[in-house]
Amino acid sequence: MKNALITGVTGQDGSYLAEFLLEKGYTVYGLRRRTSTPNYENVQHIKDRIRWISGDLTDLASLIEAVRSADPDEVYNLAAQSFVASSWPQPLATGQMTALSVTNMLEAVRIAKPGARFYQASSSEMFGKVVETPQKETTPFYPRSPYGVAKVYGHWITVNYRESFGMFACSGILFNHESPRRGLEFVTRKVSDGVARIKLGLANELRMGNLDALRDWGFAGDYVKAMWLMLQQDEPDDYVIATGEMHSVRELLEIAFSYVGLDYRDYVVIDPEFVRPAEVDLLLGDCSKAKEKLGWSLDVGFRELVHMMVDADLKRVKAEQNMQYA
Ligand code: NAP
Ligand code: G4F
Repeated sequence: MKNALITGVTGQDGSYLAEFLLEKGYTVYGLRRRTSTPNYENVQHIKDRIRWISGDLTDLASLIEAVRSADPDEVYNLAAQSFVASSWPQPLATGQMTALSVTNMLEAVRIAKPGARFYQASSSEMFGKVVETPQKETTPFYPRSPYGVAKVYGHWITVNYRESFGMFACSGILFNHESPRRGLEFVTRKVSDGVARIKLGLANELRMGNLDALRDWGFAGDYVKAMWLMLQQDEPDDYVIATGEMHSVRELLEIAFSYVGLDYRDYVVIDPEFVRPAEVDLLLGDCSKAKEKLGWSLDVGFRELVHMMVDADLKRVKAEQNMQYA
């Protein structure tokens, strides 16, 4: 059976991908960096089935050693500084972790296991101030944040290693995808967590930024299947993965609050702290290539996704409350 090495396995996508590959019978190696407190929340249920390797994206020697010891057939490079808003106050760290680290991973594979298939987690954030709508594989990039700029580097270095060294390297240009495992700072999770806290009487407002931003939001569990499909093809290539539907942050608020019988206008406060120095106004993906060539499709729609996230946060916040009063 095959070996897979996942960087970023403790994150949202890494945890769904690890589950998916374990289910398929893969031996899954997960790269984790040293942290002062354990960070296994997303993978607690499969922690004992993952073979853990210590390493850091910014440390090439540790990555070469990780590839040597995992001897992977497939490498999924998901690790990054992934929060766009943090990339303005931390542009250099973002450049190291989200841009240069891709070269580190590619070098590690080229040196230690050049035949391994490589997936790079590229992003719709690269389209930034979009020059056409919907966005597809051939749409020119116009990044609007240090994060977006770093992802453009990661994307092109992946293409370059494919063309220079004949590596089986694919880049998945994924539009926003969410789940109950999303970090609390991202807008969908911030809203589902905020709704749960307000509903349960633990908060009385939710402070937000630009409500007019439009995103193409899908379910992370559906998107990791596309990553795997890309590495099962005869030839390496790049693919847009998206729902082809766009919703505003305001619509997200309406759906989430009304699900628990509340009106978002009674609770949402606009706070300039959450408005970005340069905004990506809209993202809408055209994933016809992935549908046609990979046979990829999605199962979870936007409303269902928002409801799933609110339900999960209501359950979690209630459990935290019960623990507090027990
Ligand atoms: P995430 O939840 O923020 O996970 C990021 C992962 O990277 C975590 O496991 C984190 O480890 C790890 N990491 C960060 N810095 C590292 C370092 N220096 N060394 C080793 N590991 C490090 O992100 P995600 O939402 O799952 O996204 C996965 C990838 O897809 C990212 O590259 C992201 O930029 C990209 N992407 C995401 C979306 C989306 O909508 N989710 C869309 C397009 C592209 P810790 O647990 O230790 O922090
Ligand atoms: O949820 P967000 O922080 O995601 P963003 O910036 O679109 O980035 C995510 O998707 C990218 C793919 O396109 C990934 F590459 C990236 O790693 C990440 O996963 O913000 C979404 C939108 C933005 O326009 C933001 O300005 O929501 C708007 N927004 C409005 N109020 C807010 C808030 N975003 C956050 N995080 N917090 C707010 O209070």
